[in-house]
Amino acid sequence: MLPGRSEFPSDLLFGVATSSYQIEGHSFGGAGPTHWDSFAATPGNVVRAENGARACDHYHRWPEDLDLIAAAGFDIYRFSTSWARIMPEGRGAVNAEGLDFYDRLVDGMLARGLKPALTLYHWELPAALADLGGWRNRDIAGWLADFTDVVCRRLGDRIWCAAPINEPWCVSWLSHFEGHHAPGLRDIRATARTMHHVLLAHGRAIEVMRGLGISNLGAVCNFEFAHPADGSKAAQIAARRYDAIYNQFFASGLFKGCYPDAVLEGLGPHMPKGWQDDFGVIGAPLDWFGINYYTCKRIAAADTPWPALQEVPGPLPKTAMGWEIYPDGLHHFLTMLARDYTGTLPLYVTENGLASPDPLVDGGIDDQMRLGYFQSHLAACQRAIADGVPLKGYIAWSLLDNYEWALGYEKRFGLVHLDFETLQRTPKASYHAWMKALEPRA
Ligand code: PNW
Repeated sequence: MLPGRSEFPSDLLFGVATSSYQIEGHSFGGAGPTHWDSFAATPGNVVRAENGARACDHYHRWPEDLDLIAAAGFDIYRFSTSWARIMPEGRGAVNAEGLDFYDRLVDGMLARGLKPALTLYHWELPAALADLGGWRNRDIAGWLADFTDVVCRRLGDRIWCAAPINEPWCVSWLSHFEGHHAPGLRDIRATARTMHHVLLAHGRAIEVMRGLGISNLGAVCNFEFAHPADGSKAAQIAARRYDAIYNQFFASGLFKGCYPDAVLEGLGPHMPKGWQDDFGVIGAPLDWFGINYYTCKRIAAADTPWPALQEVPGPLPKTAMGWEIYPDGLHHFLTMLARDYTGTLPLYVTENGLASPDPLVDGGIDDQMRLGYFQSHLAACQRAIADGVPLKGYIAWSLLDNYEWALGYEKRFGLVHLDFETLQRTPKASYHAWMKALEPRA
């Protein structure tokens, strides 16, 4: 059982999220190549070198998927637009078929009473822009602004809310320092530039949308709680550094107009020229802030120089990703962000969920681990609300089992099971639990 609507404030909305490359099928509809296609094709980057060419075939099956969202009773559908589907070269010519697809999709949401929550960029950078240096090139801010203009002139009259970029930390650190996501770099200079350019591009996209008269604009960052691996002073310092890079840097840029000293200590020499002058753009006022939360990490002192950090396994129960289940971390970030950064600004949990083993029981998928995860994290939200946090919504990740990036199709985050041979959709026990919880208030 999940807590019902009556156990939350009456204005709190519930939703479910996906992203374009993870579900649509990138080989359909005239989309241009992206850096994820080439990254996945390079051996060693992605499990079985899988890519998003077909994915869940949402490009053709979107009416069925929207029906599933509406039938469960969700209020919000958080989705993203594929830049290379709309502008195959990243700049210039628009692929009318691509823009038409999102036009139909948004109309389909409205027809079903769903609120469209748009993310403009959820990671599949057009290959032509990657060839020009991608996020390392300051021009990316102008490219994203132009893409935003094209999308929002078409969809802007019908979307409920919008955020330019999903998870700045993943776009920068995970992709340019750890090398786990496209473009797969391990380069501190590229990372520093990207960390800054992502926020600059965010600010430029917000300016464009404000100029078009679009409201309810926000940003979405991911947060991970950092525990020191042991009681040593060195581990405490390492955990604080992890927290500064992962959790404080982007919130600080967006809401305080500066970057934390603990990060600049190491990144300073690698920052792009003139970065101090960009906070007027980066700090454009927002209408809401979105928190993606999954897990915590245990950080040990590393004997390697800044910024190398060592993660060690922790004692809590783990999801199929090996991620510890730590709902207190969600409560921590909701209360910390409201206290230190966002004040009375409405907060949303824009992603929360897990990959689980999903055993087949009597022909159904009994994902009890997923149910327990949602229960404990919804309880953390209730505690944050009781503590005065202006939480206005909770959005689960994800509607469907989908392309889990470097893990290919192996890890399943869906409320709905996908048979990747037949493309059949089968709601799991957690989907049915959401349906029950989302029944209208008595
Ligand atoms: C989020 N990490 O990504 C994304 O927004 C989704 O596209 C993704 O499917 C989901 O979480 C589950 O992974 C993350 O390694 C990916 O710290 C990796 C990390 C964090 C977030």
